[in-house]
Amino acid sequence: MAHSLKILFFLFSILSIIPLSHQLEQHPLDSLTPNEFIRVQAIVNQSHPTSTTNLTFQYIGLNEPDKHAVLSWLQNHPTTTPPRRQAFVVARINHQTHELIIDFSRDDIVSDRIHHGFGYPSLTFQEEIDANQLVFNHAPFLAALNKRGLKLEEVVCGSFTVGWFGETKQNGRVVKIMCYYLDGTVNLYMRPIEAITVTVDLEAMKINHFQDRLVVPVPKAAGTDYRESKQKPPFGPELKGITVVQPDGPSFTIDGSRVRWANWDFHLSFDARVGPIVSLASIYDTEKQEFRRVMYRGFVSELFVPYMDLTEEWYYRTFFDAGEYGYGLCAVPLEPLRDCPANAVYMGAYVAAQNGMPIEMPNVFCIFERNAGDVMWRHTETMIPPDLITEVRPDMSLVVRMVSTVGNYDYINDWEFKQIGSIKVTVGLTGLLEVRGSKYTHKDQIDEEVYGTLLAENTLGAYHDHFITYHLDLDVDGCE
Ligand SMILES: [Cu+2]
Repeated sequence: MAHSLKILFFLFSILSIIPLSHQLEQHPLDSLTPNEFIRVQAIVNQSHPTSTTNLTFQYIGLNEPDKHAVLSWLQNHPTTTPPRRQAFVVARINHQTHELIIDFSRDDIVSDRIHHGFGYPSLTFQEEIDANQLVFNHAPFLAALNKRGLKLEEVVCGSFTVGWFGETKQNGRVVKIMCYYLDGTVNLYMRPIEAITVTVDLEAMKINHFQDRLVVPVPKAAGTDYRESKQKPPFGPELKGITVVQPDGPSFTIDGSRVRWANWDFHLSFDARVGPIVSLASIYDTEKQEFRRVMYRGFVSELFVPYMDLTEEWYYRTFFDAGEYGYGLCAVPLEPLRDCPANAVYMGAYVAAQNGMPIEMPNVFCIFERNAGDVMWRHTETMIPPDLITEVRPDMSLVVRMVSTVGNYDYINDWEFKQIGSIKVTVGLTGLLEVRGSKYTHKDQIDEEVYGTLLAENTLGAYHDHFITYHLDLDVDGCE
């Protein structure tokens, strides 16, 4: 939901660039390569020289080729040429939103459309960082901290998108900056500095509105730090370790972006906006002795998170975690043995920085076989004495996982392929709550609508929803 300065830690190093010729044969649905990001940057920069224009890349990704072109290429592969490889770019050029298509075979921009309607491109990490930084030099903000007796060095801020409420006049590309207080905890989200509204015009990168409405106590730090090292007894009973061992190695193969496991075959790619994309999933039918198509393309298309709080500093919180912050952009490196089991294999991906250069995101996916100890199918036959026939098929599956941390919130995104032929999608919702600071210390004091539940002293858990929508282009046994 909200983004903090902590995103700095998720900015990954730029990797050395691998020459295209050394790569495996490219699939038309493969994510853009680092070299392709660089070519996009060069082509757009050349057409809009940065010396005379104000140019930022808000999004660079694959311009998805036509489905029929992909399917016909697959059918006639390798005798036909693959569909044209193109990039789709959303750039701010001289304060206008351009949607560009770059064709790699022509090394040129083949479409350049200026977006005039409502809606703005997703934020870049850089502009969030720049916007958050502005408050620290804004005298009214410093005075507001002073009034509350807060130390500047313990304050961290995040950029919040402002939603759209039917206004007919464009408000410009703005974010509101919300700040939090550390001072004894790393759980900044439990310590909001309420009732201060700082609005930043991202184009001018200036604060254009400031309001300090009232003083609300900052919830206390005690008991909020979630780090294991900071926990105090009593602890629950300790468990003995469990590990998954596959002495003969995994049963899946990864060939570029193509993953094969059991009777499944699919293509996996990554996008800054939507995260993992599973394409061309098909399953081998042992009786028909052929692959049967199941899904052409599937991904999380949006995560909409509206808050039901009408107060001045909260009403606008209607976040589009994919479209505004980037579900893929906010993906974090997976922690081996904790985020994924011991038998997992990891894959990296690339996104574009604001200047268009590729940024490597290591360990963005993990792929592993799951044996959860469940039964896929079983039967015990007792009706044919003296025989006792017992047949059990253990449930094995293949999981593709990504974790996206959008500010305070962590989404655990799984695509699970099962031997019975089903694909199971799950999103685990975890992380930290976005709470509202309050004057109340006990629920009996509350005599008004507070749009939430008092969770602790001065801490309201704000009512909100997470709507997760999927794009699922299912092609069960074909398109017809
Ligand atoms: Cu939530």
